Amino acid sequence: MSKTLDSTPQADGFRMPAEFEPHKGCWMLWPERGDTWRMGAKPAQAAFIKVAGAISAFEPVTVGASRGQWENARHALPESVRVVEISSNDAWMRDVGPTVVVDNRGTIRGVDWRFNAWGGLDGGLYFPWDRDSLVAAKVLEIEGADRYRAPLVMEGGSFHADGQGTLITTRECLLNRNRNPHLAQEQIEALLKAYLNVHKVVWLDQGVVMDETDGHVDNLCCFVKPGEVLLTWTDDPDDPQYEISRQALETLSAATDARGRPLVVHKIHQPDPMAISAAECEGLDAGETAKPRLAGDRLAASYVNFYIANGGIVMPLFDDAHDRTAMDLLVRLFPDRQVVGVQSREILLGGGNIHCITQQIPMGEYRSR
Ligand code: KQY
Repeated sequence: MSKTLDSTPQADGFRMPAEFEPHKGCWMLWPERGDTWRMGAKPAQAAFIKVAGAISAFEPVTVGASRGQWENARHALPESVRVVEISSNDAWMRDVGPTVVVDNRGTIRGVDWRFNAWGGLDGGLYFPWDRDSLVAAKVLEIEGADRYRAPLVMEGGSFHADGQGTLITTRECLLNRNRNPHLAQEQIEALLKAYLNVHKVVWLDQGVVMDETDGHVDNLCCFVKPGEVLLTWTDDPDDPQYEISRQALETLSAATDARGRPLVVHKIHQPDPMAISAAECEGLDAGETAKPRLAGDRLAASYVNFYIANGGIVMPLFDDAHDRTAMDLLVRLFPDRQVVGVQSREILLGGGNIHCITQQIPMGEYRSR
């Protein structure tokens, strides 16, 4: 049985590895809710199948599906993918899954954040979220990993770590009054240090325009290696994303990481601004328990929302004029990995992308240092 521990990863000598460190595997959830995913979630399921299939060429993938959808998911997903029964309120494993930390002896443990569906009753995206709240514990039980229960409302997409003591996040999300209104920035930073064992937190102001997660950093900026970050960018000064990315560039360029290195910032041009269409909205189930989606609403499309697998990158494509240059840049930044693109508009329509629907389980590796 997976034990729940009273201590912290920092106190116990565990740290969060970077996503580019070796993985034991990847977890996802199966999409089915009709007010997030149009047409009974069939087009989204097709996109999730492509993502799971692409990642499983690099590392083992497990997909959690509900009792009602398990047979369908099992039938539809490639044989290489393991399908287990896990109930959830939606399919955002990055945010409801555990953040797995490692020690030097090869042990893995998981951090289980408090989840409130991106803001609870103050701007959150759906109600209830009781099944989501149990996903991390269930994954850790199956992985045989003990669990830290972190006293912070936040999600896995709200931070990125370099594995060497540095974390990036946004104030828009972690300081939002709908997450931890009783905690000041310094107190949140202290908890991030204790639960992820980092020593330096780089705070960016805002995430991508119209990102319904309140500005998750995983849609804006990520580490490509220690000391180097990739930032979503636009050359169009009339686009509201311009000022957000410009400010982030200023902050990142002035920052040093936990080891005192200045950060090298690579820019990746965003796809052209895109919006949800009337036809796409019509395919959604009506209801009062989820945030309504309106025709014309801008979608928070970003190439930064990719997954780093063992030997591979699985990146979103949008059938956009910038797809090719974005892919070429990732090929250049990750010379030892094969870059695979997946058309991901159907995932984007649900409010996130490939990074948001995946969660890596790092390899517990023995290190003699
Ligand atoms: O960005 C993410 N990490 C998740 C997106 C959730 C959107 C819910 N509709």
